[in-house]
Amino acid sequence: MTEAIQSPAAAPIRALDVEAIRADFAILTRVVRGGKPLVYLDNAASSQKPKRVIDALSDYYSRYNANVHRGIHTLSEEATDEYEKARRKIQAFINAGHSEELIFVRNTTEAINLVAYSYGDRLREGDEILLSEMEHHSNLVPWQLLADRKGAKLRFLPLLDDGTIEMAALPGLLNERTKVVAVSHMSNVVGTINPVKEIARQAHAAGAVVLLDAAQSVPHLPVDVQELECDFLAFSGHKMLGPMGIGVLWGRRELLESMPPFLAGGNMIMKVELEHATYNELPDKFEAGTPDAGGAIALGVAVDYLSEIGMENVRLHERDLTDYALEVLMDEPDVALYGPKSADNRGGVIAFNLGDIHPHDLGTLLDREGVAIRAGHHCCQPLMRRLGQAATARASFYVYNTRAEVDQLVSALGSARAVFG
Ligand code: C6P
Repeated sequence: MTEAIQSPAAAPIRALDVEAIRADFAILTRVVRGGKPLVYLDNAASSQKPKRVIDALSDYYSRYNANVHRGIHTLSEEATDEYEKARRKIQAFINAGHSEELIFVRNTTEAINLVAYSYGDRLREGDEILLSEMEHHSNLVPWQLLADRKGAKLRFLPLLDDGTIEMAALPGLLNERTKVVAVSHMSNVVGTINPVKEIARQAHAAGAVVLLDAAQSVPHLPVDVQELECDFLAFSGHKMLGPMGIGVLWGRRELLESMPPFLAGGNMIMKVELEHATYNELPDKFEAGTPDAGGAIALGVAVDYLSEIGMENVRLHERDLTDYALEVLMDEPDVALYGPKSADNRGGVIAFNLGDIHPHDLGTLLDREGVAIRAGHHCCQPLMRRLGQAATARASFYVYNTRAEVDQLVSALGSARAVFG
């Protein structure tokens, strides 16, 4: 299990062939309400899936569906081989040192809960956990539960008005009591790409471990866990062209080995007596019960797809769309934009409001024009408070989106304005 595997050769830097990519996503040819062609700009919530990923799921269930790590028959061996192959593909994708450092979970939320529960077991009263004001509830509430359980204290990196972390505050928030620093790599609301390598450097100097909520970064940016020098990384398959119900926790081997199990049951044990049990090696220690083998295998195919495009190219494409969208939306006097003003430190996520139209009404009106966006608090209520908003609309991009779709968003805003007169 410990073999290091080669990262896929980096794809050359090039503009994406978006038309060819779109041909892989049948759903993008759908006509939605009002007979309008779909403009899918809700990728931060969940991405669409290419045919290859859907076929991989179907292939698993139609050709070699069986439980993994349990059977000695052909189907179970094939399923186990493909499941472990998927783990190694994802290992290479994030440049992890060892395949057993990758734990299959359901999603980012479960990955963070695992760390908060299991690593958090060692925290004591008075210890501190440092988060930021932009965190998704999934990287906030698990730490609140831990703090309550242990009598630990939560502290928060403040945000500047442009939606970036106030880095000058970091040294003053770290001390010998800080045990965990958990921050998002990229915000799902303001799109900020945080300077996580510098955060990790300072956190380590203070003796804390660093968890990155990478739900929005792994799908959209090249992510190299060794380069970032983090300790834990959490992400979800469904936001990166993979199926729902499968996600990944990566953790440094020595940390994972030192942590107690999270969920208990089948597969995670070595030997069980009536009164006690010993636990399996990594990664099985953290994979209790039957996993979503088909989902993991299909996520491996999603990773192949993204690797073939090249994550540098994904980032460049989304950077272009983001810069373009910021430029055209800034020209609309009644549009309020939140977050960094340029795509240099911002991913393809744009939170905005239009005049005083409630974002939910706006979402409904845009839907009538075929434009799918998200509206609400985006599971970031404290961040909404920091922005002084109850809710926002949000457009978010992926590999199959085009500048023409940004234009369609802007034109749909015009239709919404007309309704509100
Ligand atoms: N954000 C959004 O529309 P799950 O639900 O576990 O796959 O991902 C949770 C999560 C954690 N962190 C960040 C930064 C996220 O963006 C998300 C998911 C979606 O913004 C659904 S709320």
